Amino acid sequence: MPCSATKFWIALLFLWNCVPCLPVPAVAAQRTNILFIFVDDMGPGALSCYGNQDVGTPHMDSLSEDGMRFTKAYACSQCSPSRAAFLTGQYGPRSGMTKVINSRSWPHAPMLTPTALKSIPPEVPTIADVLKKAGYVTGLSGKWHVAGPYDTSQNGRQTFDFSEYGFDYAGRMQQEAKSAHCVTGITDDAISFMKENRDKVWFFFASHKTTHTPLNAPSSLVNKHLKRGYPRSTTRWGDFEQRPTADYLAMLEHLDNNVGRMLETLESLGIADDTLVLLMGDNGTLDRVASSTPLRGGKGMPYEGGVRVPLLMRLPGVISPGQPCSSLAHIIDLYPTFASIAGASLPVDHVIDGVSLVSAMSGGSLPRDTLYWHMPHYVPMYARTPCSVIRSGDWKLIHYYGDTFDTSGFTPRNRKPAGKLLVGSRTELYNLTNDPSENTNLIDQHPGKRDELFAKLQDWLDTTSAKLPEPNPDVASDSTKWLYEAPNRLR
Ligand SMILES: [Ca+2]
Repeated sequence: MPCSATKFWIALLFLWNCVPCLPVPAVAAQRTNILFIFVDDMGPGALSCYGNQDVGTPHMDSLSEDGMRFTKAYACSQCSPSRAAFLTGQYGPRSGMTKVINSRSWPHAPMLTPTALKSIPPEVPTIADVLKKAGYVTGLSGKWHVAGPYDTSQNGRQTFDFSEYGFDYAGRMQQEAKSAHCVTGITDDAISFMKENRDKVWFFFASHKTTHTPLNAPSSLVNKHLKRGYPRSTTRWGDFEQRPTADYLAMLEHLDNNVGRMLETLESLGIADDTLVLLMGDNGTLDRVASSTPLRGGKGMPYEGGVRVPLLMRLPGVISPGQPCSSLAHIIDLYPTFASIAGASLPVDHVIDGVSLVSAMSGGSLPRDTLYWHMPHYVPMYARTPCSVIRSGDWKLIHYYGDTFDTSGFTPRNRKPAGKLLVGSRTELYNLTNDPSENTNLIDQHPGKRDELFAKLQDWLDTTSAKLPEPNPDVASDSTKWLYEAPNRLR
């Protein structure tokens, strides 16, 4: 793309970003494909471009070298809420998707938790609907987890219609269907899709199931890392004492090799310069699989280790190579960002909570410095009790509604409570610039900041009609007994 044309296009994107309802000229929609590589349970520490010293991730790192690496990017703390946030552009309270589909409930816990939707209603316009209306061919392969079955590969059956969610095409993931999380199969689907639609404008959602447990990677790669001195995992579910294992590092390398295959395909088809490639994690790394140090905690938690994720973008001609970006970004932003890139009109009667990242991609700032999370459900194995969170500028406030877990001295074990339950509400305040590990609760030292953030959080909960947890009239007489009840199927 000639330099003058690039500047003209950037200027138009800036203008579009300032006026969200104004579509950009069709020239952008005609030229820019979108490849979204979404990775399960991958916090920023998994990538060498974010500091991983245990394994190289050169193909994923190349997106940072050739594009932009976000240092303050966020998702939700678990799978379904993050996927819903991406597909709808909305925070959980607004979409109704605050809970992992098919996850347990605890009817005798101290707090009675609200109900959550088990699927995105088909009438809700997803980002795929928006792009399809703008002339894009839309496809996906991999983990879905916002309706019906867990993914499209279970027994080779697909029990609901992805076209209801705006997708023209759903991959079959036939290769490696029962091994290594189908990384090769998902990649094969993406490559076939790109080749088939090379002369069209397209959007592909490559939704990887790796690096979620069970730990599962090609044996040749596991052996490679065993020879490097890393231990073989004795459990498929991760063990705090063994991390990082050869199995986990092999999962990362297998993923990275397949990201490389997708990038090579774009080059060979001659469309790399016309394609936005965006790679992101859906939540933080599971802490019994790998440490998120210096971030606190891991998947499922409201701390940075649970919600901070890697975000890499490459779009030649728009993003200058090798740029870090410290703007706050959230997965809800991908919806308006992709719409902006496509020149698509945003749907009426559908509130978008995210902001377009296009101005940040071009080196500018974003018109926002505050993010929110609402996690009104229990996840004892991740030491999480119902809470809501606000990050505003350097500060972060976490409000636990009725109880918390004390995790000191606890080693996370699969499907076991990860701490000692302490009954009573609790509010925590951290300065993330001075204390990125969230070690020092400043709630008593900064009452002004506490009140300011608490009021903003309350306003947001009201605005989004968030369903709040309430004291449970049917609480177990022993306040911790509920943790050890047999699994129920209440959802
Ligand atoms: Ca996940």
